[in-house]
Amino acid sequence: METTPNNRSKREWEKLQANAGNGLLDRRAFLRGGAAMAGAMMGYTFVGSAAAEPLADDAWSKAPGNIVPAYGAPSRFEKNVVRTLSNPNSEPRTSHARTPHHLLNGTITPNGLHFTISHAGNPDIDPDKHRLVIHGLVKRPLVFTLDALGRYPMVSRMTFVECGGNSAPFFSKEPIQASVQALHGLASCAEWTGIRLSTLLEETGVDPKAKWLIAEGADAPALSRSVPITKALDDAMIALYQNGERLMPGNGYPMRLLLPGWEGNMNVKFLRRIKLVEQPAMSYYEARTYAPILPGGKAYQFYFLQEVKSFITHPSPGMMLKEPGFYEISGVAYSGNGRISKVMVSADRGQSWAQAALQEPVHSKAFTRFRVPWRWDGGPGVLQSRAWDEAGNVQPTRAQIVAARGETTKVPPVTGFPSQHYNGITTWAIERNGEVKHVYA
Ligand SMILES: Nc1nc2c(c(=O)[nH]1)N[C@H]1C(S)=C(S)[C@@H](COP(=O)(O)O)O[C@H]1N2
Ligand SMILES: [Mo]
Repeated sequence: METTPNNRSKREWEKLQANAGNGLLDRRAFLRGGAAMAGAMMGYTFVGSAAAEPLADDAWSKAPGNIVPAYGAPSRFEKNVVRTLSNPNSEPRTSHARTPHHLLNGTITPNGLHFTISHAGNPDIDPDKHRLVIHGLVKRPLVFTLDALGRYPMVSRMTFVECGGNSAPFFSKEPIQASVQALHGLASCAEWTGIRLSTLLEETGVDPKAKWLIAEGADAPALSRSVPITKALDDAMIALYQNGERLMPGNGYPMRLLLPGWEGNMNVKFLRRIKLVEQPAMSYYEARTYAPILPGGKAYQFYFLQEVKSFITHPSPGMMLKEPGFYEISGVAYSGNGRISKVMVSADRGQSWAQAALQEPVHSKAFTRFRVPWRWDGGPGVLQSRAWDEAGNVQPTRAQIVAARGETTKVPPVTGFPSQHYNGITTWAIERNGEVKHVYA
């Protein structure tokens, strides 16, 4: 059991695969090591050596199972896999529901777990009564029903949506002890299907004077945001489907503006109006919430991109490593600028780095799952991930972000304080007892 096929000792073999300090292994170690690597894993017993008879018949193996429902729901044993709610009693204020990244894997966020921010609850929209109007600086103003939209050619794409205020706790002077769900839960990724906005603008025609559009929702705040016409003609979409089914009520049913890679707030849900104009509207959200003051006194306004970012989901705070041995470090990386090109992982507070494997296919402006094998020796460890995108951007350190944008002693997000667009490195400390803690490097 202690030797590999080429007769090296397990420890020697591990050393051969070492890629960076404190036990990080080569991302191809599983492919190269095969059975030897598996033999070094913890957590299973061998048939024959185990005391219990393998494959004893439990009750579910002896009788017919439950009814097969018309619409499926997860196993009753998965009840803890839920979003966390900031406004469970629906008081008159913003409701946040955060994605449990630590309980998911892969790159797609299931619809029931996609994060939601609704500033006045989710409207109960009758799709037959809903209309989308495109007017302003167009040649032919048009009104679309959902049925009419359904007859246009559709496209599907993977993309993430991330609130500009996601990860706001990282602007706090002291690291806030919370789960990855609490810290980074306002970002999710889905396959969206709908009609390119450019297709509809071909129908209406665009007056050359039009430089912006104002998108408006049908919910009570009539949330509106100004969007440059260049984005509208690039990859903007009127999304009708989310992971194959109609949009969830919390994600914009029956239609939303999808601006791949751009600030969540601009992805107007319950979309009812697109008005082409010459100047931005200076609407509430672009003039107030998404215009925090920079250390130099200027407003940080009209920045649209969600820039290159990554964080480790496994392991993450709240988890316990039960014993030393092999673990897979994994997480998500994404960039509003395009594809992720590289993710590096460190287990020694950034002194040395190992390249992580990227799960194929790597989609532009979408979650990319990265993985790297790690042998935890039981000592302290400090885990970090750092992502690069195909446009050559690299994820900044927290110190770099704080130098440019400031930090706060209040608990972010606080209007007027830095709280927007944190894409710096996240650091998890592994303590000797196996606990995972949030720290600053
Ligand atoms: N009409 C409308 N659009 C909206 C919102 C809203 O409350 N009403 N919330 C915005 C905010 S702040 C964000 S971050 C994203 C979140 O999208 P999601 O709820 O589908 O995840 O939607 C944006 N679009
Ligand atoms: Mo947001």
